[in-house]
Amino acid sequence: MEKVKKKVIFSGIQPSGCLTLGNYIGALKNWIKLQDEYNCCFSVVDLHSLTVRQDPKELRRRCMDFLVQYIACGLDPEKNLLFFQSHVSTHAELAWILNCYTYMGELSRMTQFKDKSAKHEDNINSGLFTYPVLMASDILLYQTDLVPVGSDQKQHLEIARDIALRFNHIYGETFTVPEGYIPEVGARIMSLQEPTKKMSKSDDNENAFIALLDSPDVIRRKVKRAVTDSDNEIRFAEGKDGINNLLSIYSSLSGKNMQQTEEHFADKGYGQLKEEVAEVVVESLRPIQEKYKQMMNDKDYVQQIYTASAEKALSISSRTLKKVYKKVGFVPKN
Ligand code: ATP
Ligand code: LTN
Repeated sequence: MEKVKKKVIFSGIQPSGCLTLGNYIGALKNWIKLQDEYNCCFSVVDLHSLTVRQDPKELRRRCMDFLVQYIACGLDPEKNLLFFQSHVSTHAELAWILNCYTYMGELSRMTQFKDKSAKHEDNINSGLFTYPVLMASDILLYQTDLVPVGSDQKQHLEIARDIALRFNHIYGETFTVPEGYIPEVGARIMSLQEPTKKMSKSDDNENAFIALLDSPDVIRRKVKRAVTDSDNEIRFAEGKDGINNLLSIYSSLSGKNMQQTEEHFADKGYGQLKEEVAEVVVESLRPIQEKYKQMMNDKDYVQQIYTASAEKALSISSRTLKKVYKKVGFVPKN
């Protein structure tokens, strides 16, 4: 019988700051859910992180830390390719080509570019501007079908699709046109301190996010301090950003849908809500933190994983790059 080829997933997180509950609920949790059904590539997208100034020593440490946390969260190294983007040269190579098929106008509309250039006024570099093209290359190199991300990445996904369609239109079928996979609840976890802003791992205020490696005490303290409102009514409603956020976190981690979550908290107060949210977060992160500690003692194993994965990733992605080089008219090497 003919074997049905599994569809392909690509996703990545940039190693800036530390992995947060937003990254986990918006992205990682779905990666874990989908890993059996798809051929998956999950990358620590270190090239992307250079768009904001990084301390080299700190970046190196953080990259390793991210990869170990991917595994600790439940990504199986036997089933998935887990690698550093900078180890696979095709990403940067395809990005150059695709830059020539992306318009300044399209890139100027990206809200992440606008936000980040406002935040880093002294370093509005061209990498920050062309960032979505590198992301499109990551995705298109593997003929990716599905990209599991949080909702803040919708615009970047749309541009990746547009670039693929444009290239295919000019040169004939070259790239698979990818679809996004965005969770129903928790696609945008908000800052605990300013619940109208998304929870971000590079927030200067540590109370705004929960890191996957925060201790139970720190988690409880941060949730307790989370900004809510003054009407003391637990329901998911417009304008109740702080409460909506806590309910989303609870719903996503407890497995109860939003209606069941609201019912669960009917007649309870904000104090109780915060206590239960803190507990579900602590309990969800406990096994991850334990596995993380174990894996940090086995660096050789981790190195084997990212080295072997990068080798395979290079081999798969080189096929696409070769095809692209041929289509645009470069002289073949051999
Ligand atoms: P930074 O603050 O450095 O820009 P970030 O926390 O936004 O980082 P990214 O590396 O940009 O993290 O995102 C990695 C993945 O996590 C993406 O799929 C993104 O959509 C998802 N993600 C990030 N923040 C959230 C959030 N608050 N809620 C849900 N998903 C999120
Ligand atoms: N831009 C993404 C990170 C990212 C990514 C990707 C996500 C880079 N390349 C490819 C999915 C697929 C972000 O979350 N800021």
